[in-house]
Amino acid sequence: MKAVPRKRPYILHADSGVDIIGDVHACYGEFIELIQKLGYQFNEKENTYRHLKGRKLISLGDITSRGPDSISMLQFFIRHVEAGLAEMVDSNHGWKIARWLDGRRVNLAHGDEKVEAEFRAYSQQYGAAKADSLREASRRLLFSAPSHLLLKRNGKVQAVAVHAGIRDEYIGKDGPAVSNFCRYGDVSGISADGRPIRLDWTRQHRTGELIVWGHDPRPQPERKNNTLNIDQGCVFGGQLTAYRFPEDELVGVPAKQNYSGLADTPLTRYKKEENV
Ligand SMILES: [Mn+2]
Repeated sequence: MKAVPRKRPYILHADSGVDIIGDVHACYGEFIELIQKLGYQFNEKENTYRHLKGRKLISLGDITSRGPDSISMLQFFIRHVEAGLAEMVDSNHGWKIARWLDGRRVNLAHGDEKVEAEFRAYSQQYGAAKADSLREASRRLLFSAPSHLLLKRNGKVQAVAVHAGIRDEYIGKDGPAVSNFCRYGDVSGISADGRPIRLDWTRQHRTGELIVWGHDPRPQPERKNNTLNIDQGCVFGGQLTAYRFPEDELVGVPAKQNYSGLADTPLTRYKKEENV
């Protein structure tokens, strides 16, 4: 185990506008299509995508795993966070991959094994030294992600970006309980089919900030009690969604395919549950 880097700041000045992106899960092609649709332009000299109006990209986490191109996603965020053009919050897959890259004993499943396979192929293609340096940069990126981000505009926190959910009393706070909740949401044990039983944390939200979150896919963006879910299960063949703040606009691109290799996905289950 190496030193765990400090978390990046959780206050983000959003006066120039931000674009919050739902769970990408290694769908790099759809991700690039989406940010181009949002007006980000590639600068060849810098090898970065920039918005002319100085807007920032915010990822809700889970940029890797399940899909085809985790390493491209990691490289993108390493470069853009470093350049001050993007931010990212902590997430369940992000945390798992960070601990794996740190040499800890973790069970790579639920698409995380695809990340391991990509790193193996990368090492074979580019050599061990390059692979090690990418592993270290990825480890730092993921470990230093704050549990949630407070989006400030005109000096006031107006929105919160978080992976799986947050309780009002955790907003602006830090610590293991906060991190855990932000990564996994309000989980109450495991059901008979092996899936986590998720409780509806949105019901307790009373404070004024809009909470933008992902993690738990649904077919359409879902507004509920001043929260907004923008995980439309791109990796399961749904769509990748962006939320433009403060414009309050949703922009999406459809997935080119269901990359997960699963027939029974959160999206198909969601539809079944709706029809009950
Ligand atoms: Mn997740």
